[in-house]
This record gives sequence, structure tokens and C-alpha cells, in this order.
Amino acid sequence: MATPLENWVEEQAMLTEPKRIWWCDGSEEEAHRIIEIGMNEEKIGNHPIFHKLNQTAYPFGYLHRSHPTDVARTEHLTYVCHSEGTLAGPNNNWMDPGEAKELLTGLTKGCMKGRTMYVLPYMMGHPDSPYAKACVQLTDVSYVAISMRIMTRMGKKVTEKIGKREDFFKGLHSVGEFDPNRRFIMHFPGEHFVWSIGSGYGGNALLGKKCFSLRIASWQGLKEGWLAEHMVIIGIEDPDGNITYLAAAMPSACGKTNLAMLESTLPGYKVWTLGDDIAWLNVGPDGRLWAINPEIGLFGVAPGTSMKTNPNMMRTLKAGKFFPVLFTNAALNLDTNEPWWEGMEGEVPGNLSDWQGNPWENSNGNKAAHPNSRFTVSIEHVSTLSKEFKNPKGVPISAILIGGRRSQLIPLVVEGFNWQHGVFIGASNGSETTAAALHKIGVLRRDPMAMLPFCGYNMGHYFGHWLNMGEKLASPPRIFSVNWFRMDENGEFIWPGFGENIRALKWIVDRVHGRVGARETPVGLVPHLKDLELDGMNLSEERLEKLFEIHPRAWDDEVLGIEKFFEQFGQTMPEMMWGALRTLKANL
Ligand code: OXD
Ligand code: MN
Repeated sequence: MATPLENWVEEQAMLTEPKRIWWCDGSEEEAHRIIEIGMNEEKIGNHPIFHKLNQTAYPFGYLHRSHPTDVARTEHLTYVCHSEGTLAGPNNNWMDPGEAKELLTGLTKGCMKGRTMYVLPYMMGHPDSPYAKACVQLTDVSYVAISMRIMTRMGKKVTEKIGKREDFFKGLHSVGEFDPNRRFIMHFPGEHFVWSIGSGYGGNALLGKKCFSLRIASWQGLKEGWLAEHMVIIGIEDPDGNITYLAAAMPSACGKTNLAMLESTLPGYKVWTLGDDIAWLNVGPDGRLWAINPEIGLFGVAPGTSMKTNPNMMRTLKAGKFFPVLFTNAALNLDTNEPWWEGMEGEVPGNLSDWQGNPWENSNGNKAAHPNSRFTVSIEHVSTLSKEFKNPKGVPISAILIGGRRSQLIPLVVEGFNWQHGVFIGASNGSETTAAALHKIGVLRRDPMAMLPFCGYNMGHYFGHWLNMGEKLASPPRIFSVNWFRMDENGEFIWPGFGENIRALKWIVDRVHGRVGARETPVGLVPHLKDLELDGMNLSEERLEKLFEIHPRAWDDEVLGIEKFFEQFGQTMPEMMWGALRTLKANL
């Protein structure tokens, strides 16, 4: 007798009409076959899906060029279809589930004709973790099948684990015609189901990532008492060999991957990598907050990544352990057959094709790589991978960092007065927008906990859930805000960032262990400058003070912006958040 999984796949095949169905076993041998298909059979426009790169310089490396209109997340086409609009909240697009299904049925009918339907059984989280979830995604493009193999624990074992169960998470994906007018990313939290059509871009198409591990999982977390967050997980080892684990939320393309792979400039300190994008946080039996990374791969922004900014990542891309490594929408050095992007060290190669494969002209600020070009690589390649990565229990979190890209106003590091105040800091977080989603770049938008595009339900309830989580924790982590991006009057970054960020992290670790005091300001606790370890750094006292400047009047607009943002949530906004805003105003 057919299993619920087989029945579901069969139903989707009746709707989408693929020429064949391929149940993926997740093996390396299979990945080679799928790559071959992507090089020789499947195409986007005139381009094959994959181009084989120089295997000496980039072992297992392949270049993928997307459809030109399909380069980032499309937030305006992303919907969360709860039974009622108020559950989705002002932070989500909402459509009635029945209506959404009717619309998508029309767009999906026969969309896989002439194509292969890949069936991808995958696990989010370590299979032995009590927090892991079994999922299945269907897709009609080799790029997505291969990317899912890098990002998730995919394979036959998951099919066996699902067996006769019905409670697996389902994702139906088709690139359709890559038509932005026929593109939707629809979430049905009540049914553990995501239906995505018209895009092959990571955040829209690798359904285990944003769609499932954040939007659907955050809703699960609300109902079950845990958190699904847009966070890095790292361990910081001090000179005595003690490791303190931190989780850090930052909006897309604000340096989470660099933070996850930071190489310390402080002797004796070392950063261990556990995750660069998503954390599932549960209350452990010991009353502490425990984190797992549900993914096993990195899908990072390429431009700006270099031996100077992130040497660890450059080595990771060349480690050649787990097949394959993908580069999406990078430029191509036609002389060496290597990928290239803006910000890579060395001279700009003379003979480049741009991210669409056209000869590149170095003029008018014309970018060779797309600003949101990406690499996709197994976390197994990372030499700083924590030995706890494979621990199904995860790691206990001592501090939560919340950051954004703020050229003005926000100090380098601020500690919340307590959990509730930390939640307020997170809820009022803002950041200047980047190329990770299609919108105007560089405008300030409120992005609470860096979850605005990813919280699968009303954020008013989300803040309430965070406050409740604090109640359930015997020893809640301390919450900090961080900002590496403050600029001076000349538009220059004051703080050098990257490896030097360890100095701010050290202060955070010192606070966690009660080794240093702090100075109280209206916005939270900041370091006594003497407690910051700045030896070997070229930063004048004056510039250092600038990093922590708080001008009450400069905060007026900020407070107004927060107030306006909070108002949207009406009755769902916890009174405690309003109280914290009133206190901030009074203190300023
Ligand atoms: C990502 C994003 O790809 O946040 O991680 O957009
Ligand atoms: Mn992200």
C-alpha cells in the first residue's frame, strides 16, 4: 500500500505533469549525475544551469547563472496564508488559504511538462535531535536539488524515517516560466506546507531555509514554546580554553557569515562556527536556552568576501571535501575559468564575463558580479567548525546579539538592562537595506530581531512570545545590540570591523562572566572604555568615544520611527514594549 508521502508526491505529479519523477537518495554519485544534467540538458534562457569551473583553483566548483529577473528574495510576492489575516499581522502579506490555493493551482497546472520532478527528502536539524524535523521538497530544477543537498541533510534515510507518517513538512516548488508576474512564495502554516512558483533564487526556492526553518518554524515555535530565529551561532574560546556560546541576529547581507567565521585578531581568542543564518532555540531541561543550527551548509553573499575580510571563507570555498560548491551570479574570469566578484583582492582581471555571461566593461560603476551573488558550500568545509556542531542537543546560549547596518546613532555595543529591555532593543532594531531582497538599497527600515521578512505570524504576538520565553528561562541569556557600521562626518567607517569585532565580543563574554562593569546610558549599558581590549589597534580615543556617542536630540527621530512602527501592531503589541519606549523617551 502506498505511504502518505507516496500519495502526496503522486498528487503533485498529477497537477504538475513532469516527464519523470526522481526520488533523490542524497548520494554523491547522484549529485554528479544531477550536475551533468544541469550542464548538458537543463537550461535557463541560453545558459546551461551549471558551468564547470577551474577544478584546481576551486575543487568541486560550478557557476550558476540565474534568470536575469531572479536574483533576490521577492518579499512583495511572499505570503503567509493563515486562516485569518490578523494572525499574519501587518508584517506579512496575507491571502485566504482557499483563494491562494486556487490561484496557485492555476499557475502550477502542467508547469513541469517536459521536466524532471526531483523528490528531495531532507532533515532540518540533526536526525537524533529532539528538535529536528523531517521534510520533503519537490522541485523541477537541478540547481535547487543540488543546493538542497548542500544546505540540508538530504537522502534516503529521511524517506525511511518518514515511513508511514503524515506529519512531514511539505514543499512544492517549480521555477515555472521565471516570470515575476507569475511568481508567488506561499506559506500555509496550518498545513506545514509551502508552495513556491516562478523563482529559483535561494531564499524563494530552497524551501528548507527561509520558508520552512523561519516562517513555518516560527509559527510552530509560538505554539510549542520555542524560537526559530535569523541568527548566527558561534562559540568564543578564551585564553583559558573556556567556550561561551552566542547567537546573533542581523538582517541579510549585514555580515552574519563573516561573524560566524571570524578570525580573531586578539591573541588567545578563537571563534568556533556553528551556523551562519538560522538558529532554533529551545528551553533545555536545565532552564537555559539551547541552540541548534537546522542547516548544514552556507549560502553566503560573495561580493566583499576576500582574504582580507573573511580568509576563513576563502579557504572554505577551496576546501574540496563535500561535492559540489556553487557560485551563483558571480562574474567569470575567462582566462582562468575562476569565479570573481567585487571586493576580491588583487587586480581586477582583464577578461571577465559578467554575472549574465556577457563581456564585462569596467565603466560607469558597472558591476561584474551581481551585488547579491552567492556561494553555496557545505559547513563541513569550515576549518573552524565547532566540535559541538554534531551534538544533537546543540549548545547553551549565554548572550544574544542583535545588529543592523546603522551609519549613524547606534553605538558599537549596548547591553539591555534585562531580558524585557533586551526584547525591546530587538523589537526596535533597524537597518539600512541591502541587495538581498528586491527593494531600494540603503534606506532605514525597522527589522525586529532581523526577522521582519521571516516571522511567519503577527509580530505583535512574536514580541509577546519572546517575553514569555524569558519567563520560562531560569537563566536567560543577556541581550546586546551591536553595530559595526557607524560612520564619521566623512562617510568613513569608524570601526574597522571583521576580525577586530572580536574586541566587542570579548567585552560581551566578559559581561556574561561578570568580569567587567558597565556604564548606564538612556539606551542601555555600554562599556567603560578602559574595559575594551584595543591593544594593537589604530583607533584614537576621540574616534572611540564617537562610537559610543549618544546625543539625546539625535534620538528624537529614532524614537518617533519606533513609535510609528509599533503602532501598526495595535492591540497585539505587548504593553511592556510601550512601557520600554516611554522609559527610553523619559531617559533621553
Ligand atoms: C539569506 C537572506 O539568504 O537572509 O540568508 O537573504
Ligand atoms: Mn539570512
